[in-house]
Amino acid sequence: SQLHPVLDAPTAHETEAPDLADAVWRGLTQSPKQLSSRFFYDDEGSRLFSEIMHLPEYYLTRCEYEILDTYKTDLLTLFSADNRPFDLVELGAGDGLKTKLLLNHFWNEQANFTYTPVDISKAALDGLVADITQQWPTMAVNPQHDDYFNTLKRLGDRANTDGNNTRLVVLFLGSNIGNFSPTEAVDFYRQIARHLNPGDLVLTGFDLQKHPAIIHAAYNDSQGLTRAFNLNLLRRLNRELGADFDLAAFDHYETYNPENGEARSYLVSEKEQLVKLAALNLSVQFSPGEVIHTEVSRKFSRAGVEHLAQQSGFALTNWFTDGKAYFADVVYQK
Ligand code: AVI
Repeated sequence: SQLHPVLDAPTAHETEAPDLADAVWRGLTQSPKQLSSRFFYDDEGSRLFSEIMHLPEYYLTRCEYEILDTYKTDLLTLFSADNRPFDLVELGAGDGLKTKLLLNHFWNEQANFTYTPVDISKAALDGLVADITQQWPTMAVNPQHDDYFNTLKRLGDRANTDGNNTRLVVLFLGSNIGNFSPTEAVDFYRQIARHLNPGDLVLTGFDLQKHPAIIHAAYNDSQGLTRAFNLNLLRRLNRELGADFDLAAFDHYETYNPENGEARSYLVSEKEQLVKLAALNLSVQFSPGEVIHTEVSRKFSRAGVEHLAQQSGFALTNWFTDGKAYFADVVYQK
C-alpha cells in the first residue's frame, strides 16, 4: 500500500455556476416555487451545517456516531472479510468527523485499506486530507476531486482489470440519501451498483421514522441555525446572481408528514414583494405567505430501506441502529 497520500491532480469538472443560474431560473418561474437543497452548501452554508450537526435537537449526527462507535469492530470484520484489502470510498466526505472514528479504529487494528474521499468541493477535500495526514501521516489516502460516478467507474474498472482483489466499500453517511426523491434514490443506488463488483459493499446512514415532534424539532432548532441555513440560500443568490432578496422579508418554515416520512423546508415571503435577479434578467413576484420549497429530508422505515435495496440490485446484509433506534447504518452487498 502507499506510504504517502496520493494527491491526484484535480480532474476537470463543471463549475456549479451555470447549473445554479439555470436551476434557479426554472425553480423561481414555476408554481409552486422551488430551489434545490444542493445549493445550500457554499462556504457559509457548509459552516452552518457543521454547527447544525452539534445542535441538541439535531440528533442525527450523534446517533450515527454512536452506531459507528458501537459497531466499528463488526464493520471492520465485514469490510475485510476473506482477508481482502478494502478501499473505503466516501461519497461527499464533508468534515469527516464520523469517518475519522472508523479510520482510527481501522488504523489501530492495522487493517489493509485505502481511504478515498470523494467530493466536488476542493476546499472540503483539502481540509479533510490535511487533517487526516496530520493525524495519520502514513495512511493511504486517495482523494478524488470529482463526480461520484466518474470516480466509482474508475475504481470499479480498476478492480476488475488488474485482478487486484480489493473490495470497494462505499460510504454514504449522514442520511444524505434523505435529501433525494424516491426516484433519485433508486437511480443513485442503481448507478453505484453498475460500477461495483460482486461482494463490494455500500454503507448508508438512514434517518428513521420516529415521533414526529422529535423530527420536527430537528429542523426547527431553538437557536435558529436551521433558519439561518435556509435563508443563507437567498444570500447566496444575492451574491452569485445579483439578486436583491431582502432576508428580513422571508421566514423559515418546516413541516413533517408522518404519513410519508417527509420533512420539508420552505422559505416564506412575509409580504407582497418583487425580487430582481440581475444575472438572470428576471423579476419574481411573491404574494404574502407564498413559499419557496427548498429541501426534503426523508425519514425511512425498515421496509423502505429493504425495498430500496431490492429495487437497485443489492442485498441488505446488516442493519445497525443506535440505542433509541432513531437512525440506522445499513450494509448493502452487491
Ligand atoms: C445534509 N442533510 C442530510 C441534512 C438533513 O438533515 O437533511 C441537511 C439539513 N437540513 C436542515 N438541517 C440539516
